[in-house]
Amino acid sequence: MSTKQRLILAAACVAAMLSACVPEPADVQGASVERLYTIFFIVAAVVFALVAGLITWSLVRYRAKPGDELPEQFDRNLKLELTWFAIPLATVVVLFVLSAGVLGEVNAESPDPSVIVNVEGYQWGWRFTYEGSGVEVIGDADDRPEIVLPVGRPLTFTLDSADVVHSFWVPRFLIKRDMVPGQQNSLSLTISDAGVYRGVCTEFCGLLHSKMNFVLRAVPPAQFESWLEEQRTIDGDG
Ligand SMILES: [Cu+2]
Repeated sequence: MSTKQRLILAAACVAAMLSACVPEPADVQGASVERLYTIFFIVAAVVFALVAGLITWSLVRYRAKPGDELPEQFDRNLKLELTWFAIPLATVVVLFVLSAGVLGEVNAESPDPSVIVNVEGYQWGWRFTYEGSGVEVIGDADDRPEIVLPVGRPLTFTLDSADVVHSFWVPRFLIKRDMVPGQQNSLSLTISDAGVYRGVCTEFCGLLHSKMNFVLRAVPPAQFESWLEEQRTIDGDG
């Protein structure tokens, strides 16, 4: 393999690795998930470099040469054994504590959400009801629903299903939650970036599962209020 070919292979490997990274989070909770992911990635990279490096070093350094005698043999080294027990244990404990913290943050219910949206999934569509205003957005595989929500405000989605298990996921939020018939789940989050995001059902739920999508438009609060007012009028007229 030529040097050029090696460089291309190395670049392809780096590109493949980077493409596996998480998408840029659009919510506060997702940012914590991304931070945790980055810490795990760095720790894993350090462990890999250390293990691969030590193996390579010992292979090269202690390679037998013709005429070498067998080195002194021993079967116990308490200090060394305690060290390679303690380092991984400490690493796992630190990662566990960090993960538990982020899990708590992701699962925390907002005590005073600015907007509550009741989400009902069905084969194969969505019904979004804005609590308090009665505004409803419904859509299915043929007519994708589009909801609007404010950025920077605590939001709560209550999640339910009319038939089978579905799952509520906006990939850019980096968090998702199942929608189980007969059991109300909820998901609280705060959107940090305005934008138009794709939402999907992420639990296989039958023939048109792949078309069970929605659009979430995150806008400044004032714009959200006027949208809600507009919808209320349309609903009232209709
Ligand atoms: Cu579904």
